[in-house]
Amino acid sequence: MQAIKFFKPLAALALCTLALSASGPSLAQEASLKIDDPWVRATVPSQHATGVFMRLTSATPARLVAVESKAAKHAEVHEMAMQDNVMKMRQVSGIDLPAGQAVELKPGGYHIMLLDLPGQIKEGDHVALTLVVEDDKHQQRRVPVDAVARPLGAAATGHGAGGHGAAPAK
Ligand SMILES: [Cu+2]
Repeated sequence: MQAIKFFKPLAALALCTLALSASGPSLAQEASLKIDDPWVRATVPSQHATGVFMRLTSATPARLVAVESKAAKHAEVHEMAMQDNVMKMRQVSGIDLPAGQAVELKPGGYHIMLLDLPGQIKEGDHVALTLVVEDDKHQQRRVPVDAVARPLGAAATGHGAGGHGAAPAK
């Protein structure tokens, strides 16, 4: 079964890249991003956006520059911060991942925002994401993540309290 996959153009391309990088020092860095505890906040039916959280530790200096997901129309990297005594969230161009330092994506801070959700995300659902991570030489690589949905109230700060992730009050 594996052999068949290699004939797909994409797999062939991946093999090529791998072969190229094997000659340089970058091969050891391929698996250098550690992802701990990825989770997504479950939604109510009328809710069209939610946050994804995790802890990222890169062995080498890197930067999370984009996120992709088929689970939503748009995925953005966001930051939540106090501004004039009000918690506000905004899109950021990326999140720096200093070497060996754990960076938390958590409610009330950095997070990944899924926008225009086609349907409800229920507790226990799995949401597949791809992190686009850039190293200090601007080489990008894609790292798949599987985030499990936790209940709405999980570690509740930030989203839900306001901003575009909030569900309309009933
Ligand atoms: Cu957000």
